[in-house]
Amino acid sequence: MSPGFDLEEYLAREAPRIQVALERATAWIGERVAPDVAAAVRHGVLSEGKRLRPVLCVTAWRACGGGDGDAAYDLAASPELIHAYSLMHDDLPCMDDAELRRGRPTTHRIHGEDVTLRAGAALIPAAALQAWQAARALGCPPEVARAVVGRLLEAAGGGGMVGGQWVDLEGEGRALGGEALDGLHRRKTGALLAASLLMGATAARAPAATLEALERYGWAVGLAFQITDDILDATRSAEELGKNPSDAALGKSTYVALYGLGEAERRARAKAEEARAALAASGLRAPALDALALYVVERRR
Ligand code: GRG
Repeated sequence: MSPGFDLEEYLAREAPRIQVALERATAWIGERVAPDVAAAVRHGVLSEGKRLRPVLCVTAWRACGGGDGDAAYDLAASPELIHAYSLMHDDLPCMDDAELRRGRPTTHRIHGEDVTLRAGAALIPAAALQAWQAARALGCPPEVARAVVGRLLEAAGGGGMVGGQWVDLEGEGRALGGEALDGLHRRKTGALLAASLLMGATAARAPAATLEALERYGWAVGLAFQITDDILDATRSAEELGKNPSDAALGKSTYVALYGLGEAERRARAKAEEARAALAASGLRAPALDALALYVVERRR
């Protein structure tokens, strides 16, 4: 437990530094693409998200002995670039066909489908380059910087987020069991959350045992996060969420449909406790990570 730790204040302090790093990133990316694509990149990246992935990355970096400086935020921006592209593409008519995201019209509703497709595609290699350059700026030798980028790309690819999304799309209209649902969301959501932590910790040269503990924490937080996402989708309005609840309309298998609301809530809390236990066992002093495990199940959007 982290008595007295003020997560709200911590997140409020981190948010502007993350936003400035994302602005730096969209500026250099924007110089390399057409102006309409650059505008779509800014729309998708700079709109108001929770910034959970950058917070996990920079918090793990500091907890593992990294210092305080802008380059750590540049590193933390890289998984958020991947996350932003995934939301932009996920919202397209060929996938979830969503009109609202982060309380605003989705990127394609404003900038068009073709431009959004290109903007999302531009963000994938940009995120890798961003991670590489930030790791080098943090003093990582090339082999460590390569490992940092590798963690990001592994999590973003077929064995992670893209693969999970594929299984999710194929599963629409079919009832998946608990194990299949866990496997899907580990890849679709959990992999990038875990990678965000591991990128920060790897850049800080954390020992293997710490990396393993953070990985266990990340996977458990990922499932807690996703179960909570399903609960929010089933119980909250578009206005509260800043996006349209869509699971039922798209015929998705969800933890709420599978277990019912009460049991889904119990499972989300159990996963959050599993994450906290992994953290406690690691010996890391990271009250923000402890508090974040609870935040993911208590959040309202
Ligand atoms: C072509 C198969 C294929 C895949 C392309 C589109 C895509 C890659 C992947 C989609 C991955 C996806 C949408 C995962 C959802 C993860 C998730 C729970 C998003 C919501 O995250 P929050 O709540 O969002 O952190 P904010 O807005 O706060 O950043």
